[in-house]
This record gives sequence, structure tokens and C-alpha cells, in this order.
Amino acid sequence: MSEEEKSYVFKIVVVGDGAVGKTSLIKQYTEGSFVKDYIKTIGAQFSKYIEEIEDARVKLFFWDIAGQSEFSFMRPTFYKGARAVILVFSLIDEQSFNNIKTWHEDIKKFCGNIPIVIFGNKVDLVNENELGDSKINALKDEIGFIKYYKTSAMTGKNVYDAFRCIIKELYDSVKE
Ligand code: G3D
Ligand code: MG
Repeated sequence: MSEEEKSYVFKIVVVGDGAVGKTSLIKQYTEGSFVKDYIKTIGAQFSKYIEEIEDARVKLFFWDIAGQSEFSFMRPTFYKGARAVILVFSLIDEQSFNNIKTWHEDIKKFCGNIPIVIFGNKVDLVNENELGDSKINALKDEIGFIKYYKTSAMTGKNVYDAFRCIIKELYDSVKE
């Protein structure tokens, strides 16, 4: 008789302003093996992906909003049951950085204290040598995110590591 593999299911929400790259990041990470669906009623889409960690099967549901309109109305449904958050801003869109705080207020309100990883996306479009982390570090006390990654959904830079970080964090919190 073979021992049954351990399995876990996690819902991870991907939030951030429009056009920062949320959908592209999920696609880059799950490319090749994802099932995508669109929940019309709440304007969100989710992608299912299975990751193997150690000897466990981790089933992941990534949720991201398809448009920003009427988001306030569906917020409770969108966040319901989320175990972790990927908060994305664009390194070429300062407003999307400034809105991190607003997204964080939402997360606190609907999810309480769950792990957050911040992605500064579109790193392929900036000169990394001129990019300081001081502004992000200044948010650390306020938001208490686990880690910050500079990603590119276009080139794939850091995408695997960044997703893997939040998944590993979740896995470590539940594994027996
Ligand atoms: P959203 O889901 O957060 O709204 P999308 O964002 O994933 O739809 O991406 C918005 C636009 O930014 C897309 O371009 C997409 O190709 C581009 N994009 C996303 N991530 C990156 C990245 O890391 N680097 C670069 N250079 N572009 C990126 P279009 O032209 O389709 O609107
Ligand atoms: Mg999108």
C-alpha cells in the first residue's frame, strides 16, 4: 500500500493597481501548466497551479482582479479565504507605489494579518543601479511584509523565486 501524498490548498490573492503586471506575473509563473478561469460576477480571474514542495503537493489558486471598476463591491468575495497576498506595484509608476498603503488597508480589513510579499515589477524597464530600496524599506515597519522582490514578468527575472518565497512561507506554516 502506498502512503498517500500530503496535499495542501492555498488561495493567494494578487493585488495592486491596474497595469502593474499582476496577470502577466501569474502567467509567467504558471506558464504551461495552468488552468485559468474567469469569475464574471466578481470580475476576477483565478489560475490553478500545483507546486511540489518537499514531499507534498501544494495546490495553489491565484486570484487577481480583471478590472478596477466596481471593485469595492466585490472586495469581500475576492479576499475571502486568502492565505497570503502578493502586492504588486510597477517600478515605472510612482502612483502604484504610493497606493501600496491603500491596498494594505484593504488586506488588513478583509484578511487580517496574513503574509505579504511585495513585487516591484517591470524591472526590465529601469536601470537597477539607479534604483534605491530606501522607500520600500521605509514601508517595512508599517506593513511588515516578508520580502521584497524586483521582478519582470517580461523576462521572468526573479519571478520564480518571488512566488516560491510566499508559497514556502505558507507551506512551512502548515506542514506537520
Ligand atoms: P494587470 O494585470 O496588473 O492589470 P497586466 O497588468 O499583466 O495586464 O500588464 C499590463 C501591461 O504591462 C501589459 O502590456 C504587460 O505586457 C505589461 N507588463 C507586465 N509586466 C511587465 C514587465 O515586467 N515588464 C514589461 N516591460 N512589461 C510588463 P500591454 O501592452 O499588453 O498593456
Ligand atoms: Mg490583469
